[in-house]
Amino acid sequence: PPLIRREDYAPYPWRVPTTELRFVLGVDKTTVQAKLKVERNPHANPANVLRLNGDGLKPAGVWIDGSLANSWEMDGDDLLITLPGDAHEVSIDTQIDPAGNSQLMGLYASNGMLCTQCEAEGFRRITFFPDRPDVLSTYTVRMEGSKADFPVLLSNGNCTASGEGEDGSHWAEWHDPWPKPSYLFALVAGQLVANTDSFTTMNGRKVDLAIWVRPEDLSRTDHAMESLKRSMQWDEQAFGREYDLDVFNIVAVSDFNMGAMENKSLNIFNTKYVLADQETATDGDYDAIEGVIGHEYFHNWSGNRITCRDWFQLSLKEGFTVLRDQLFSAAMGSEPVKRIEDVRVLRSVQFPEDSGPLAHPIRPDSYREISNFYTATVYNKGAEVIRMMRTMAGEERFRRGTDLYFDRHDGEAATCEDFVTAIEDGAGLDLADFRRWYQQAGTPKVSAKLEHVGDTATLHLEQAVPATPGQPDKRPMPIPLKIALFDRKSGKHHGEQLVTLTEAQQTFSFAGFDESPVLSINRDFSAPVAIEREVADEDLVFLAANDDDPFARYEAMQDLVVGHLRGLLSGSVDAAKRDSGRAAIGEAFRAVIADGELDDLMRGELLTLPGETYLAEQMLVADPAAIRAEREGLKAWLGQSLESDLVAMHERAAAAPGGMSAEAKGARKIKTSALVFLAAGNPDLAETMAAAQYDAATTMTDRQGALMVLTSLQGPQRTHKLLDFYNRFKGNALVIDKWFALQASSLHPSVLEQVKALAGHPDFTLKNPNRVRSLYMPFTGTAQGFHAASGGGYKMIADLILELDPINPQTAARFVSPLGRWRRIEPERSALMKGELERIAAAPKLSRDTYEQVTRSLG
Ligand code: B3K
Ligand code: ZN
Repeated sequence: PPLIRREDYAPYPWRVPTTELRFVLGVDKTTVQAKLKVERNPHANPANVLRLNGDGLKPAGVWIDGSLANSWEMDGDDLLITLPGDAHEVSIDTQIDPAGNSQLMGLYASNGMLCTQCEAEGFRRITFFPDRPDVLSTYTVRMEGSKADFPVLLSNGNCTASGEGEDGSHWAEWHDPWPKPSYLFALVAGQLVANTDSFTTMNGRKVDLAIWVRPEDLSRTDHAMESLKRSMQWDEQAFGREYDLDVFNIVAVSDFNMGAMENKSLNIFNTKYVLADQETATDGDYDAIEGVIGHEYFHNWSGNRITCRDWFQLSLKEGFTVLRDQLFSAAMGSEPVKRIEDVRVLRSVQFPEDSGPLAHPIRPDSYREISNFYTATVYNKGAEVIRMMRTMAGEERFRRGTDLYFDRHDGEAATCEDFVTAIEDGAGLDLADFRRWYQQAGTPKVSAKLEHVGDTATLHLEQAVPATPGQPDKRPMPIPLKIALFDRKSGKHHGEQLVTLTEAQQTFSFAGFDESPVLSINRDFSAPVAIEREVADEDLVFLAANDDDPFARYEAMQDLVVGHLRGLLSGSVDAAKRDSGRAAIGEAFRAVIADGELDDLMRGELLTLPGETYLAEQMLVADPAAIRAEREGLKAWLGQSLESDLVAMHERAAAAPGGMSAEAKGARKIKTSALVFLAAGNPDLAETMAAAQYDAATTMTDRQGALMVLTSLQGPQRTHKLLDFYNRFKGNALVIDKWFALQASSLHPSVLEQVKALAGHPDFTLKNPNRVRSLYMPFTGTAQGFHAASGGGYKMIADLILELDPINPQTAARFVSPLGRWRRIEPERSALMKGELERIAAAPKLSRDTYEQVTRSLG
């Protein structure tokens, strides 16, 4: 497969002002007639050939200006049509088989309904088209099909006409007045019912809202609807963005490759991000639904009204939209807790990506398969980069920048450079060097040292951006760091400051300190960097207790634990020091449990130990078994020495009222945190308590939390409750996904054998991405399973990739990155991992998706 380069971008030689599509729908056979008006693009190099992308299509007929034409040829999958004049009408007939489409790209069947997924390059599996984001066209769509099979017919824009045909068929016509790229096209046909509501925009436009689901799911759509209305309201107030059509539809589909898709006015969602009630969805699921509904809605402006010029600019819409959804969720719930969660995702997914073989800048320079670049780097680091601009500008000036961006580029296919320039102009920032964040991959390491002489504290900062594939040498980047200097006695500081490190090395001096202050740095995680500093445990304990920035407080707890475990794992600390380290952590934990000022949601965050992947990231070469053992050892010690505090905390929380208030959610969160530590320290007690929590549960949060703990234990309640859970929820696919995931992520020593057995369960299928992910993704995080010394875990994932690749390459390729960590793992496991990657690479036929990920991982 060829390498596509950013620098090779050239505008398309033709424009496509209008596109008319006519579908005769059938699950096994759908015919598509496309009629495109084309005209020469005056801003492009002229070409007499119209290249239309296809993927697995054969033209059943080509007409030019109404006459059957033979001036066309195939070039691989593409259709080339020679056109003599400046403007023509081109019609093409194709035929597709939605039921046979297991890739879930293009038009496919899911439980008897038909739906589409076109981003990034799925439209070319429906009809021949210039399937690139900079070709914008106005679409009119006609659908015809059996009324019994497809009572509901939806597409983008407004329904302009509908009627009955012969033999029980019916039809509908939809017109979308907003020109859009093909990746935003959508169609849905099926037996669906809607939860309907409306929203009146700031200028008084009434928008009809509908969430379409299968009839049995209707009762679980209220939270999604509330989330949608809140999103619409928030985008008006926070970014001045008003919705621009009279209808907004969301459809939930159970077979879906990712979370959701922002098709113009017809969002298509994975059921996972729509359906919720207290009995079947956790508090985390509720939050995720609100966040994803917001995200897709916000794309209407950041993505649809202003789209991307080419796929290298993906972060233009994704990074910005992630930032927007993060700010939205923070505004709807707890700002600090949301920030901590977002940083946790960044560190556990994006940092490893940035330090591994798949590292790439947020605006990549090349790809073979664009699906592989829908990454945590493009999305989450992309959001962090824009957040830094916001931090440097301040909220108000940042808003002037985004206003200018929306105004200047509305209706265009823009670039990341356009965005940065608009922020620069609108917010009045100089972002000349800051642009390097778009060019350079790798997580910058910032070392910080605070010196105190006389009455002056001097902060020495030094940055290094590590080498990444294709980028051996890096230049320094502007790094905005929020800092505060605390007085040890009063526990207070004289105001937070923003220092921006622009050079490789820089010092900043602060006068007026008689005594050496305590440094709080990268508050609120103002920059996506790794801070490295020598800091005394007592300073971390001080910050954990006193810092008024909640993120910094969390960070101090994390640093305390990371420092302790890193010392033990590197052998630089002996067993005697282990005890004193544990004692310091134990004290900090006890203080967090006792702190009456803290809300429980935040308390739950502070009681979360750094994850194994984040710990592995701290080491040049990691031994997953050793990390697991030390981390579990600490957990057990905490569970034992804080047993009575944890039991009391659990009791207090169990008495809290139910519902969806922050208080109730916090209580549920810390109940399960308590069980997690108790399970490590006193398994018998935890088993009894977890079984009781399970039996008393009225929410999925409590039930799943209890079952998670039991699944990692080895007592009889494990089997009982797993069986109860399965029987209670069989038939509810999303909950059965949880049942698979809980077992696949457990600490149980036999997790490898258990996952093998679950793959043979009658409910398991490789055809449904949610099911595949729920069994195998959590498994890749298990030290004793995925990283089993035998290599059996690596082999299982490699076998999965090989079996899944011909069915669903996009999902298969997602499983490569866990194996791609091989260079950072101890030698014996490393060799086994590499061996599995080589075995995949040697397969006779691989998809572009998997081929690219495997070769990059070995390269
Ligand atoms: N834009 C889509 C992602 C499409 C992924 C294609 N492989 C969802 C989102 O980010 O909102
Ligand atoms: Zn998105």
